[in-house]
Amino acid sequence: MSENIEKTACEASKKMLEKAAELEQETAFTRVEKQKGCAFGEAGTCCRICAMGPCRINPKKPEEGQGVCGATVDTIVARNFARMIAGGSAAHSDHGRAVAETFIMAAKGEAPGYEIKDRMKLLEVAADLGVEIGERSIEDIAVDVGEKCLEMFGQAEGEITFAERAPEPRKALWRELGVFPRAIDREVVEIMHRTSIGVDQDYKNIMLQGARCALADGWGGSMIATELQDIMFGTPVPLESSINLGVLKDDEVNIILHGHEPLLSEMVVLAAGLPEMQEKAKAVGANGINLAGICCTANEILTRHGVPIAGNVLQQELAILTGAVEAMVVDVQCVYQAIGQLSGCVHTKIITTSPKAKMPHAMHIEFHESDAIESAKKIVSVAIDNYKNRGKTDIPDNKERLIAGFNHEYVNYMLGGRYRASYRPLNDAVIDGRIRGVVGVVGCNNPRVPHDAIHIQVVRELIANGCLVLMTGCAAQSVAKAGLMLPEVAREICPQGLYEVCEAVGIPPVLHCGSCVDNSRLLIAATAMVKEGGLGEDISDLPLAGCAPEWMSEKAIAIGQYFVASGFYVVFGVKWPTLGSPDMTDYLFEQYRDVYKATWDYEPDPEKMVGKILSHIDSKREALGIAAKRERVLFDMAMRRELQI
Ligand code: SF4
Ligand code: MSK
Repeated sequence: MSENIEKTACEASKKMLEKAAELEQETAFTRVEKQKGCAFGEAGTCCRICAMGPCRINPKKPEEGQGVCGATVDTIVARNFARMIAGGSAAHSDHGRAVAETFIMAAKGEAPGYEIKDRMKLLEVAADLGVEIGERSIEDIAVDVGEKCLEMFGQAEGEITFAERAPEPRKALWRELGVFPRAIDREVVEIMHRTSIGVDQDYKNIMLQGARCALADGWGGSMIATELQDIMFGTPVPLESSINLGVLKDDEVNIILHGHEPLLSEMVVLAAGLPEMQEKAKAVGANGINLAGICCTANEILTRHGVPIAGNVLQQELAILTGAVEAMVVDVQCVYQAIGQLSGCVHTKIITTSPKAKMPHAMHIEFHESDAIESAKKIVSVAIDNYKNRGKTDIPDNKERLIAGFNHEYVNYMLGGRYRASYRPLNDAVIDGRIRGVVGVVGCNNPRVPHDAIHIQVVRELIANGCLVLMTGCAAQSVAKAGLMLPEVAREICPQGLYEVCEAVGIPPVLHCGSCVDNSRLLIAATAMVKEGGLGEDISDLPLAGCAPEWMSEKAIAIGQYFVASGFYVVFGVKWPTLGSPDMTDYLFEQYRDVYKATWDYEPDPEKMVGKILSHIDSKREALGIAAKRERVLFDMAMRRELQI
């Protein structure tokens, strides 16, 4: 067991790792030990862009090496980093495109089951996009909104309209630098072009395109996904649910929804609730159908329907090992190929649903928006039929309550009230020091660091030091499992000022803001703080920061880059992919201050990471003239032991 304590801070995961060991079954937690990595790849100094290579530059002597074509280490590292941004932006944005296409079909009445739920938000978004409202029908307005969003992917001219929402000084800076995003697809394509053999060989110039592409993700593809999903499925409001493998039920058909796009999962939620499906489940001896989520799909259906979460990305294999999952339904992104092989050892059916993502050892039920509910019913039926094949189950009894469903709209209303919606109370709480700063903690899990443990430590220390924490993705799920997304946490951990704010508004000090594409909500919230006034003229003036302590996906790099280019100080943990080039690293970590008034940073030690974030926040408070001298709350060993969940 001691070995597993080091692998994860999550009790349910420890139990399942024990089971995996008994069964001699590999998981990401054990496979990682066999992958020792490569010093060149880790430092970003390996180039495989053309067949004269691969070329590798010794990261210990970067100035001495060159690729066959003469590429320097700076160029190689910058190209690799920019390509990570392109990959991440493509993933978020292709999700946004799928949502926009379905949105238009729904508005035209061509996608039964989908509807325009949040009419108020539709009108707000329409106004931002310059869509005429007048006396027009909701459906006509929605078609135009969807088409305007689709245009942002491939328009030949102009700028991405949603990026117009950014504060004026930020937009002026982007235009001066030439990084205002033009069209989402174009920015991804241009990175791929500029980083191919013999094109852009100036690392700073490559990174200008890196920033423009990332901005096209944050203020384009991701924002389109979030805004249109809210309009179609409803803007989340806070609700209570539960999280961890203990949400699986021994006496019901368990279906896990895993991946990213809520287009299908929304329909599965609908289908599973139909009386005919419930009766079908009863007919096979089950007491009902239990849905649970993993990864970002989990966050989507949690925040809109209260569907419980089975776990985060590193728990996908562990959930199957419970033997209690009849079907794991996946679409795109963060789905480990290992689950297909693993399903051969238990009865679980892995069901792929997207033509973009198939895998061996899985059954494929293609999901079509035009008859989505029929696809969903077929999927639920497969799970029900599989219930009879269930063997011995092993469901850990660990689960925790959480409150989720926060966003810009709710912050506006909860603090200002429906009739005077405003960020004024939030800004005032920051100005008078009751809230020291606001920190976005986002990103994945990575088996190269102890699962959940880094997130929990960082977040506990941030709230203990007076910061309001906004979370998305698998990071949010890590701390929810540790019970940090409950209002009572404010009394137990936070200093008086933050506790008073949380108590007055009835919120936890750690707010679950949704999935990875919902990081666009944090851009909107930061912009609203600037526009409210009293905290400077630009996002870079605000006492806020972002971090991804356990990141792994290139999507996290895209997110980090759009946050930095938007004015956030951003610090990543685990490892950093530009260390092979001291020049490129200095550019991102230091010189970016003169470019974007915000920098990247890297700090794998969670305690030091918090220290860096607090110093950054305090320096911003100082510059704004709202600094107050305060001691840092440091965690002693007894407090750290409490981090074990
Ligand atoms: Fe080597 Fe240059 Fe080809 Fe990269 S592009 S593999 S550095 S020759
Ligand atoms: S799911 S991108 S592991 S957060 Fe968005 Fe989690 Fe990272 Fe995938």
